[in-house]
Amino acid sequence: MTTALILVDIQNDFCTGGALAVPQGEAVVPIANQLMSQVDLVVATQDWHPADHGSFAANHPGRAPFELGTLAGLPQVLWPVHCVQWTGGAQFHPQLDTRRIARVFPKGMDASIDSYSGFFDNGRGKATGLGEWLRAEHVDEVLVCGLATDYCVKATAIDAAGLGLRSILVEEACRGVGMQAGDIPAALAAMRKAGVVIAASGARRA
Ligand code: VGL
Ligand code: ZN
Repeated sequence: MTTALILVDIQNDFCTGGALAVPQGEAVVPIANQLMSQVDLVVATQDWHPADHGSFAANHPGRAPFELGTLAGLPQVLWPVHCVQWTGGAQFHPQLDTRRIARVFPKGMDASIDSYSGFFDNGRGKATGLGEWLRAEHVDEVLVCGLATDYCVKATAIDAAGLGLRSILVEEACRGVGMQAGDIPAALAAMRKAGVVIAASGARRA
């Protein structure tokens, strides 16, 4: 068994004070750091948008953040400007231990489509390379943690399961946006339905 830890978007803009702050986003950092010692490989995704990205409400005249719009023919939450390439908000949280990250997979660079999953864009037109990389490394199990539970974590964990990997969500090492009450439990249910195992970090390998 070869296990990889996937760190999803543990970036300043998703933490307290960031442009798209997830409640207690930074709380995932110490748990993620501890999880690194329990796996064979560590890999990270990084939301990495150009300033003209179509997921930003600011790029849709008259629209406000958190409204529902469309992008690439898909329903799209219109987000505050976040994780713009080379800005501080796009950097990993300063307390995240990046020394063991073997590879970083950036996503969301194409202004015309969003990319929640670390594996594919939302239209499933393009792969990031993460799936091929995990296969080349003979990974058969992934632990998924990070931000945000109801968007990028959910999409990444579900795609991992769909690719035939044993996909384990470490729930306490994730935090969600929770725009609507019930969004986070619904995300957990969708993951479970897709074959993702929902686990507490303490439940796995002491
Ligand atoms: C994310 C919204 C927009 C995430 C990224 O990392 O979950 N959410 N971009
Ligand atoms: Zn984004």
